[in-house]
Amino acid sequence: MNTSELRTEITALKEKENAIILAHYYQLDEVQEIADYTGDSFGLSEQAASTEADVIVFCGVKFMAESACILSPQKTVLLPEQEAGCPLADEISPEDLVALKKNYPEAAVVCYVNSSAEIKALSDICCTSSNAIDVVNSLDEKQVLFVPDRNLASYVAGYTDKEIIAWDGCCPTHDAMTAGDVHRIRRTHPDCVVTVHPECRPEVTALADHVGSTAGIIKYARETPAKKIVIGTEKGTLYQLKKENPGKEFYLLSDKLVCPTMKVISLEKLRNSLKNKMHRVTVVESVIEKANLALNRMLEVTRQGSGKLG
Ligand code: CIZ
Repeated sequence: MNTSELRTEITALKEKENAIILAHYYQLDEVQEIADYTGDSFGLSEQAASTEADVIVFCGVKFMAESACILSPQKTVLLPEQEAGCPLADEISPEDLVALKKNYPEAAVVCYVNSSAEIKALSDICCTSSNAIDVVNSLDEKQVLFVPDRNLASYVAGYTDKEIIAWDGCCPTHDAMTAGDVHRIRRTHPDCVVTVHPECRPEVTALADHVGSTAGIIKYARETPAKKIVIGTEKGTLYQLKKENPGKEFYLLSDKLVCPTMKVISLEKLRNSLKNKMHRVTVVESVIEKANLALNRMLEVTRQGSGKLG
C-alpha cells in the first residue's frame, strides 16, 4: 500500500472510530502531517482532556499517552507502537523516588512531565519545560527535589532562590550537545541566532541567544527578525518551523538531534493502531487519582504564571 492509500485508510478509520490523532512535534513529518493536532506534551494533554472523540491515538511516547489517560480516563488512548518509551522517563523508578523523599522529608517534589505516571503520583506537582520556573517559584517549600532531568533542574536553579536537589538523569539526545557544537555552527553561520532546549547542558544553554521549550522555540522563531535560526532540539521540530516560516532558514545544532523512540511510529503503525485498537494505554485508578493532582496543580500555576521560559 502506498502513502496516499494509507492516508486514505487512516482518514476513513478515524471517522468510523470517532478518533482523534495527536502528534508530538518530534514525530516523523508524515505523522505530523496527518495529525489533527501537533504540539508539545502539554498542548497535547490539553487537547486530550477537551476532545469529544472516543478514541485518542497518541503519536508520541508512553508517558505522554499516560498523561492523556490521567487527564481523560474515560477515553480509549492508543499508542501505535508499544516500544515508544522515553529514556529520560526511564531514568528514575518509583523506588528511587521513595528513597530520595525519605532523605529530604521537608522538600517539595517537582517532576518533569517526562516521567512515568507512578512518578507523577509520588510528586507534589508536575512541570513542563515551558513552566518549570513558575512551578518551582510557586512552592512554599524552600527545598525542591527536581526529577528526573538534571539539565532542566540546573537551568531552573538560575531563576529561583530555592535549593534545588536534582536527580541525575538526562535526555540522551539533548545532553549530547556540546559547547563545541555551538561554536562550530556560529563559525559556519555567523549571522545566525541559536535557540536551544533547557534539556541541553548548562555549557550549551549559556552560549545560546534563547532558551525555550519546543513550543517556546517555535514562538521565538516566529517572532525573531533573524532569518537564519539554529535549533538545539529534536529534529522533528523542523517540520513545524519550516511550515510556519517559509522565508527563514533553519539549521540543526547537530545531526545527533534525533530521538530514536520518537521515530518508531510510521503511517502503517498508525493505520494498524486504529484498525486493531492497539496498543491501549491504561493507568491504574489509584495512580490516576494522585498523578491527576500533580498535573492539575501544574495547570493551576500555568494559568497564573509569568511564562518566564516560554
Ligand atoms: O514537553 C514536551 O513535549 C517535551 C518533551 C519537550 C518540549 O519542550 O516540548
